Amino acid sequence: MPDITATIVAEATPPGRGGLSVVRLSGAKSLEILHQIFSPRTTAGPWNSPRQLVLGQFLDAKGLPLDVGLAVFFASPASFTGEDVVECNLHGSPAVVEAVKRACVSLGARPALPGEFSFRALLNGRAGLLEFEAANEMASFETALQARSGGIAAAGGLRSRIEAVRSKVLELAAAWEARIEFPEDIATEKGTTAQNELAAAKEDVSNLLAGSRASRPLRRGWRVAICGAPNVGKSSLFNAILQRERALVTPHPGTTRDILEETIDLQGLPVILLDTAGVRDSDDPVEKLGVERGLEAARGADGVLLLYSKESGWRREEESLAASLGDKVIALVETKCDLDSGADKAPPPSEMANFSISNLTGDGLSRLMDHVAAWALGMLPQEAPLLLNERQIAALKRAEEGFAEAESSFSSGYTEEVALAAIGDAIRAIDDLLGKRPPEELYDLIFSKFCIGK
Ligand SMILES: Nc1nc2c(ncn2[C@@H]2O[C@H](COP(=O)(O)OP(=O)(O)OP(=O)(O)O)[C@@H](O)[C@H]2O)c(=O)[nH]1
Ligand SMILES: [Mg+2]
Repeated sequence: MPDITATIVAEATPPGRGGLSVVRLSGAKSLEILHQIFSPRTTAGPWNSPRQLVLGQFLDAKGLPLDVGLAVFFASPASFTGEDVVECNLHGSPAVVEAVKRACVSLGARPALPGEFSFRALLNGRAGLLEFEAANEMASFETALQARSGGIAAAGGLRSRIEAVRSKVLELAAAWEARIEFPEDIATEKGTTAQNELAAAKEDVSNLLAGSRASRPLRRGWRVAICGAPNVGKSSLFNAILQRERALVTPHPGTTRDILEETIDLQGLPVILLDTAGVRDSDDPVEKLGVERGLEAARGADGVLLLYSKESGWRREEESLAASLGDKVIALVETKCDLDSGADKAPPPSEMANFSISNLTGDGLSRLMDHVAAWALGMLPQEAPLLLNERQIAALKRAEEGFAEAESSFSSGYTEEVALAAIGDAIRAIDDLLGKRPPEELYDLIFSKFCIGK
């Protein structure tokens, strides 16, 4: 566990060039250090009104100018960490950031360890563990819906649900303990209410787990494979959706061999698009391999867009591909609708969602993408989706098991002591989830895996 009495410094923005870089200090010496590395443009005691941006010049430890920027002071306890905090808003330059950090270190701060700002904030009761985990994970989210379902607001909702379960079960356990100690006083009371409450607690936990399971695609993205016979315009559609020439497109059937994979933000949903090799019998060993891989990827995907072209219509090839992909197919897509089909072509099965598009003109593309988005949303749970991390899922599973064990020991007529022990396990699991553990364990288990500056 880090020494939490030191004043710490780190950049709060990602390394590299950008419009702005923020260097953050936290700890008792923050303001004193700021006085030495910053010369405000106005001298009228700007730090008397905390949380105001002050314009001035940043200096190195020798007093030489480094940058012009804004400094802000947050007085304890109304700061991110709960300690005195200073944030230096600098021009985005790795060199300036390094120099400001070096100046702070030479004046008595030490470089922050990973997650140390959040850890101090937790120790000072600024928020709960779930909120800090969510804030850390938000950096990896790519869409707004992910941020809503796994971000700080969702974490707050999860915490209050779990805390409600915890306090109900603690009450229950206390009542049971009393009954064990003074059986004659409460002997007449039946255990049914308790049993109901236990069942309700377990159901709450099970619902959270089920919601999180159903939300899993939201975390990892929905995998959608573009499949079809050679030359129907799979790579062209892939490129049209990405709005760039990512895949090779040629008039020769059998162009695509390897699987291409790209993630898009589809109306707030992360979707991983796969472009695959056109399916046909081929003597070329490389193409053969490509076809096998493509089919494998399609079977492993969450959904498949099965393409056929208006030119050649719905043929036996498409029929057998549709049969082999079964309910993976989320839409049949007729491509090249800008062309004349010439002679009468067989239509596709009418019971499936069918779209007509042109990769050249873009006709029908947005309708198709709306359909894919609706399909993806339809796979999410009805109520607000919830993204839990592995640690949280494991803790909830242990709680669920504890409740289940208590329930079954009840119904099989064991003593209350046995049920109480199982409930104790469940409560410990919930406490773990909420971070009710010695701080040093929390740092090593969780915060040490955060980024520096968080
Ligand atoms: N007119 C027209 N031509 C298209 C359309 N989509 C694709 N093409 C043309 O069809 C040919 C094949 O396109 P690709 O995107 O390479 O087809 P593919 O399905 O990826 O082919 P393979 O990788 O060989 O399986 C190219 O010449 C494209 O320009 C379309 O909507 N309209
Ligand atoms: Mg292709």
